[in-house]
Amino acid sequence: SQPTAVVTGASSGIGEATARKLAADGFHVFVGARRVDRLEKLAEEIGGTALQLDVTDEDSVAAFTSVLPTIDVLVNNAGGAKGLATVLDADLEDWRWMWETNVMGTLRMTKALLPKLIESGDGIVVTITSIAAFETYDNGGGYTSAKHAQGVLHRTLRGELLGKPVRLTEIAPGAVETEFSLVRFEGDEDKAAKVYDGIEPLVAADIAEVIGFVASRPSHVNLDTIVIRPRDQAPGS
Ligand code: NJP
Repeated sequence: SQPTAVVTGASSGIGEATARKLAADGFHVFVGARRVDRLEKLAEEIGGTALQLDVTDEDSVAAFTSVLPTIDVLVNNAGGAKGLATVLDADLEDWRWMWETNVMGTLRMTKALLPKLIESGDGIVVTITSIAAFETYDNGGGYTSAKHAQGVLHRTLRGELLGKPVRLTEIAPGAVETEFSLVRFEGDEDKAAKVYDGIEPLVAADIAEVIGFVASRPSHVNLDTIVIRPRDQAPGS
């Protein structure tokens, strides 16, 4: 039967490109995000299923996961950054948003779907963290701490799932040109564009290609952690 995948945050950027790649590779893809109009268009194009999903809302996660069949691949991609400030000037609402979306969102989705991934007999959890899961930078404490925590959550599963038929891959991107910077700077296009000064950023398909590769390895092969950054991106930026 046709393999199945769930991609969270599939209404733009890396999630959308990943849904397209996995569908092209033969998966039936269940795409989730809050902007359901975009999802419906995408699902029609790729022959998948659009389902509204807010990973920060337990009821929404329960409704989303309750209608799914056995799942072979879960891509925990929904996430992002908001604001840029020192700890001294931290906006607690921005921090809460980053932790709820990146960390608790990944926890809710993974916890809810692990039984369906185990049931598959060869499940794969791909979690999109960031190079920020391995570095710190000034004014970036909210995002880097959330991405570190999301990474630790994902890596914890390696031990807990030993002996179970689930593979675990963490993908840690550097700068990728998506709506990420627009969200971070709350629609300020000038600020968002400056992020890519002096470097040629990755595009979403660069990440999606690698996820397609991960999902097509034979079942005894686990790709643990893959860091993908633009050639010219400096560490800590
Ligand atoms: O960003 P963007 P990316 N519930 O803004 C969704 C990481 N990353 O593709 O709900 C459900 O185009 C949102 O959908 P919607 C980054 O941290 C990126 O770059 O409709 N979904 C949208 O589809 C993130 O984990 C860069 O608004 C929610 C998607 O998330 C992942 O890559 C660098 C949601 C975000 O798409 C994808 O981000 C890096 C919710 N509550 C890591 N909230 C980079 N681009 O440079 C948001 O190191 N979404």
